[in-house]
This record gives sequence, C-alpha cells and structure tokens, in this order.
Amino acid sequence: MADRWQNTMEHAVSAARRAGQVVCEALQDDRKVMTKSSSVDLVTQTDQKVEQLIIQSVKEKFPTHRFIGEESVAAGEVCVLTDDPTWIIDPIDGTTNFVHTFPFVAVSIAFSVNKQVEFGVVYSCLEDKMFTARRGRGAFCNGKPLQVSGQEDIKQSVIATEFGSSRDPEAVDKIFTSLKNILCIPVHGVRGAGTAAINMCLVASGCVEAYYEIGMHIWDVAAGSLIVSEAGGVLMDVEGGAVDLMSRRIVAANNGTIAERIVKEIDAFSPPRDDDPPPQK
Ligand code: LIP
Repeated sequence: MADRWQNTMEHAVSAARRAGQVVCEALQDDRKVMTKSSSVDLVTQTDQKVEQLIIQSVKEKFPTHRFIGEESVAAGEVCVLTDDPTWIIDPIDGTTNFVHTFPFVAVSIAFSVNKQVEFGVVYSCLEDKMFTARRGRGAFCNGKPLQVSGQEDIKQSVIATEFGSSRDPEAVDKIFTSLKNILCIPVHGVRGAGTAAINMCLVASGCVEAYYEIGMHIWDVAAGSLIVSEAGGVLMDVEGGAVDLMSRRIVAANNGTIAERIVKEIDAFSPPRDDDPPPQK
C-alpha cells in the first residue's frame, strides 16, 4: 500500500544529511559558543543556522506544516504539539560534544501528525549513520534493519544515561542517586554518548539495553522514540506508565522487564515541561 508520508520522509532524510554536512564542516572552524538557560547550556551559530536551513527547506515544500525547533523555542516560539503536521527538530543533538569536538553529534528530525510520530530520522554525522523509522514499518541504520537486544537480565546489561545541563544541587543529587542505584544492581556498565538521540539509536541497535534521562527535551527524543519502538523496544515514563514526550522524562529499553527494573531504581523528579507556559517576565 502506498505510504502517504514516504515522500515527506525522503525530504527529511535529505535535509538531515545536508545539515550533517554543514555540522561536520563547522567542526573544522572556530565555533562561537553562546549560552541559553545557564553557563553549561550551550548553543552555537551552527545550531541556529542548521535549524533555519532545515525549516526553510521544509517550508518551501510543505508551507502549511508547523515546527518545534530547539533554537526556535529558545528564541521564544511556543513549544506546543497540535494535531497539525509538525516537524520536531534538534539541529545539533550533542551541542556540548560539538563545542568540545567529542565525536558524537546528531541531527534529529521527527514528524508528527495528530500528536503521533509518523517518522523519525537521526543522522549521526561523524559516524555517517542515518537512522530512520516509519511508524509500523520498522527501523533502519543506513538501510539495514535494526533490532533491540534480547537481554532480559539487567545484571547482564549496559545502560545509557546523561547527567544533563541542570546544576541544581537537588536535581544533581537525584541524578546521582539514580546512577548509583542502577550501577549497583549491578549492571555491566553505564555509558553516555552525550546526545539523547544517539543513545536511543544505541538502544535500537542492541548496543545498550536501555537509556533513561530526566531533563532532556522533546526535540532530543521524538525521532529516537520511534526508532526504538520500531526496533522492538519499549518507552516508559521514569515512574512507570506511558511516556509523555513533553515531560522531559524517559526510559527507552529493549523490553518491559528491563524498563520496569530501571524505573524501580530512579529517584524521580519533574523538571518544568517543554509545553509549560513561559515564566511571566
Ligand atoms: C542534549 C541532550 C542530552 C542532555 C543534554 C542536552 P542538546 O541536547 O541530547 O541528552 O543530557 O543536557 O540537552 O542540547 O545537545 O541538543
């Protein structure tokens, strides 16, 4: 049966690849670093330039579509997901890695209709790995099918997570409590690529059994969430139950057994949601 969004997804893949080329070229240049919510929440002119390149290329072809872009939201645009066709864009997932030339950076593009992700694209630029998923049609890396790990035993697992950009002592305490609890299950190891999108692609690829985090944003995980699901994985909130992509909380795992075991160890908290109204000035 013809896929209504195939042509749209092909545009997303081309846009992600072009964006990735710009990111890789910019890695050779002197990067002008700016900050957003704190001194460790970094952004560069390349983040802003790449997001605009993607948005302009989409607008030319799909003028009625809507956008949720990391840097557009940072510039004051609302972060609200409607039923309209919406592109959810992180131009450089792993901006801190990009600034420090730590070799994991990704362009993440998700496409949502009726509040459901129809396709996800994550381009790991330096690895030249194009991760894609179309709802109900599987997940792939450079065209090869992806399948999550078959591991059911948490003590035989490697888990991915990130410390995030909050330096609030209470939040950091909870992040480290969760990390200690999980490490001491014990698990084989804990890893972090420095980008949620690539961490989720590592789950989909069977390289790690799960990724969890509190503090990332919808643009970091929207594409990866479908890639994980279509590779046979599961998504869950950090306190169990359905994941809410606007909540800034996620567990993405190879199966429910591993996901539920991780949930038991997380010292949960609730950061401001992505769709919270901006604070009154
Ligand atoms: C990053 C996420 C990561 C999180 C970082 C940051 P960015 O996204 O991918 O999971 O821990 O704080 O939010 O800012 O590089 O696009």
